[in-house]
Amino acid sequence: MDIPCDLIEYVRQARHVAVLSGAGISAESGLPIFRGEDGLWDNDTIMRFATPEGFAANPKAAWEWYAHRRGEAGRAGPNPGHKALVKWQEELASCDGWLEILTQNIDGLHQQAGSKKVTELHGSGWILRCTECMRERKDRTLKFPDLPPKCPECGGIERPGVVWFGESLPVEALERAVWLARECDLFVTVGTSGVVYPAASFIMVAADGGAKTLEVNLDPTPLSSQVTWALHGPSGEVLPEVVEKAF
Ligand code: BV8
Ligand code: ZN
Repeated sequence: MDIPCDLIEYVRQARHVAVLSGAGISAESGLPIFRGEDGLWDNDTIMRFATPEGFAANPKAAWEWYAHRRGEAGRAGPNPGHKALVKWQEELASCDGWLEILTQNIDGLHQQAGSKKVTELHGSGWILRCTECMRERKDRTLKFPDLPPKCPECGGIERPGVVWFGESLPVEALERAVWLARECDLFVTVGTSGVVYPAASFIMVAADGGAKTLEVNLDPTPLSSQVTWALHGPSGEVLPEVVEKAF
């Protein structure tokens, strides 16, 4: 890919980098994205499986969808795009800088690749939360004996520890995202269609604060015309090339 020299120069000297990732960064790990022709979402899916009302109406059906996605994510591994962010983070840490990740993904692949400081804006598919006593637990079962899973404490139905449409993002995640957007010199979006809010708003907070912005995405998005640089290609190829050329 033809990567602009001024971008490489800027990456080389930026000391504070915030990255917002979406489903596209996990596409080359074999995980499906949400939108587009073979995407996971259609309006019906969103309403049935990714809203509190849909879950309450049929927890078993919603869980069959999440259990299937957990199975895929559990069998997937980080790809070169995830690993390039680990290298970039290590480069910055070695010179008193920082790179932090805000992810919309619930697959845990950034952490599995070795990224530190990952904020999961939309929660985690590996957390179960009891709908009765609110107890949370980490769980990596890939094949549930029975759905929906039940709380070991009170027997209540457990839900995925994710943020559904119409639910607020965790306060600490929102606060971290705003802090990163305000403090970074470079805000990078990777593999996101930029249509879900408030996640898609942070890049504009960064730009308003004087940061330069980079989009790495397979296709153009509503953000493409607003960023400083837009690189359209697979993140598993583009990110390693940017990091390789800069450091
Ligand atoms: C909230 C659950 C408020 C976990 C998800 C303005 C402000 C606030 C809210 C709203 C607002 N406008 C509208 C809203 C409501 C809503 C919203 O944004 N709706 C949209 C659809 C218009 N937002 C909310 O409801 C949020 N809640 O703000 O609450 C509130 C306040 C007070 C009180 C009550 C409520 C909650 C949003 C979170 C919803 N949960 N997921 C799960 O099941 O996974 S969102 C879902 O979309 C996923 O988390 C996903 O990550 C996210 C975003 O999708 P992307 O990651 O971008 O994936 P997508 O497929 O779209 O794009 C992938 C891209 O990758 C593509 O562009 C493709 O080209 C590219 N790609 C493909 N292959 C590659 C690649 N790129 C690089 N390399 C490749 N190889
Ligand atoms: Zn319980």
